[in-house]
Amino acid sequence: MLINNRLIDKDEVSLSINDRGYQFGDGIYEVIKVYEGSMFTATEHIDRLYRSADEIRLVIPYTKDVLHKMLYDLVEDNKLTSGHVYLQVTRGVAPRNHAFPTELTEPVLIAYTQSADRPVNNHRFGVSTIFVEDIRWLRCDIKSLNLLGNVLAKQQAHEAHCYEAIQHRGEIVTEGSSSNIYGIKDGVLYTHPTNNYILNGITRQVVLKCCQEIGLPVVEEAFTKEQALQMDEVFLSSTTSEITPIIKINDTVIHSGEPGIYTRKIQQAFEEKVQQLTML
Ligand code: PSZ
Repeated sequence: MLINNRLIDKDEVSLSINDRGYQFGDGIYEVIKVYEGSMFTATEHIDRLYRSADEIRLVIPYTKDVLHKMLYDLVEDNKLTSGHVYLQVTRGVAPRNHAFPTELTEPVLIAYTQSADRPVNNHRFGVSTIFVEDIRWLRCDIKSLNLLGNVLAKQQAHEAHCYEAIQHRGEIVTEGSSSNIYGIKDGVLYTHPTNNYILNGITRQVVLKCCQEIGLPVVEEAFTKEQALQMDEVFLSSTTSEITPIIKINDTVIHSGEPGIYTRKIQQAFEEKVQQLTML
């Protein structure tokens, strides 16, 4: 794995209990999907990492290009074919104190690869979800290591034998516990606008491009829980889930429990982008 700018064996890694990531969740992270040994939308993920860092006033001590190369080498070193790269940067190691440590404290970057198959059965058959009140902070646009709200939402979904929790603030649907949420009604795709209430998903950006390609109009406006239940099609997106149809929300079956035609078209357009990547 990668620690700061060194590739080392994971058994030789030692991390401090005074790491601010450990004690405060004071850091940021990314997950980048790897298809056939190639990172997908790595530049976009790296850009978002630096933006998150900026928003929490953390200075990553490498240029974007250097970090990109380090991640490339990590994937090569691990001979990863299908899976993902996890990376996080914390504000470093210092005696516990809420306020920032001195400027001499260096951020700690770690990154490792995880091999994983694509969730093709979810793509084919869709997944069930539940509504969960969104109790998170008001900067959900930052990909923070603090994931307690997301963790509690996902656990509720898990206990309800569901794949994902669709979070809502009052009546307004925001996003999944680890995904963005979309509804399609009368040939128009609706999704929450990018603001402080949701993460600007990299897969979301790809989805919007796919919509453009297939000629599906997009309205970036929030919709309510009630509207979500009335949608013709609902789906979620994330780096590892890609485009996953939603066939049930609480007790309401969506589209007779089958992935819809527009969702299928978006999946196909997405697939073409994956194929393009692996042909390079
Ligand atoms: O492995 C996993 O389960 C992953 S990898 C990335 C995610 C889950 N989720 C990212 C995410 C998120 O945590 C929240 C709160 N909203 C949206 C997303 C989707 O972002 P992208 O598309 O960038 O992965």
